[in-house]
Amino acid sequence: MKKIMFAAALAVCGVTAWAQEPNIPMGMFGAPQTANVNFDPYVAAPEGFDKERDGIKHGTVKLIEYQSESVGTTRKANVYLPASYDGKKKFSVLYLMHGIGGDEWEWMNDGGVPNIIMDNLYADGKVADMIVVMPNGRAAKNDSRDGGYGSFAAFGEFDKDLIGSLMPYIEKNFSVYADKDHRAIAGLSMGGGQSLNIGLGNMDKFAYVGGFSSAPNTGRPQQLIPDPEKTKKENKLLWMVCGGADGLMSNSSNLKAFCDENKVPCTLINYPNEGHNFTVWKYGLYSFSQLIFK
Ligand code: FER
Repeated sequence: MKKIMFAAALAVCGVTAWAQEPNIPMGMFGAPQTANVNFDPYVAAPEGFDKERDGIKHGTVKLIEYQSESVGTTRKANVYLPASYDGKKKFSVLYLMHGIGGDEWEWMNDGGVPNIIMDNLYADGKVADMIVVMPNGRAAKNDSRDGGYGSFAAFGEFDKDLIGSLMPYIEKNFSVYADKDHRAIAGLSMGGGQSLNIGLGNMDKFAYVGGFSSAPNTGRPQQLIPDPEKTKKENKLLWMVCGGADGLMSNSSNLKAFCDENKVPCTLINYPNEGHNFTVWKYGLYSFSQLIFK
């Protein structure tokens, strides 16, 4: 039923034969625009980075509920806690956003295996201490995943909920740092756009920003970086990846071109021949998480 309603919502917008977000075929959004951009080198993730491994410690994923002041409802988020989280030592926080057809469960249930990727990285000593918060990025009274394109506006309202309610909840209830140098935001597609908008728009709160296959909700480069000197000073990492066969590439490549012109450090990796899917997003989490809080 959920799938049918989501497909119906998309059909209204002229998109048909679309079962569910993670199955979006290559080229669904038109021909990728990849011209004139200096991509950063793609280095493949090692075999098994996303496969559950025996003989290592495993973290846990907890569903939390918090009162949202801006939405006026109780909202949910999933929180990955690594095995080394003991409630005593302080950890950093990565906010990890989902896409247009997802919710707080998308990364976990639709093929993102964030807990497995993070467990493996921890076991190999490749990441700094962090917890991963997976919110519902649709800040509306009805935040169910059936909304599709109809919930576009709700994705734009999430900054208030995040900064006003979710971050304070996390910082009160978990043993985490509460300053910009210990906060990162990244996400896939609509969540990539949100991460770029919120992260670059609130550099006093987030030092690390990642966009994976960011969607057309991504602000224009001049909106995201109105003052290149300020961004250079305050942002510690602006990192993006997008599939080379993903029609949404221009959202990332326009920003990369603007950064290059204005000498703002920025990474954009073109995942070779890949479309709009969790192959790219898992790689995004694997790569981005190793670069933050260090
Ligand atoms: C669009 C194409 C894709 C769009 C949003 C998306 C709002 C989002 C896709 C996703 O989150 O997977 O034109 O416009």
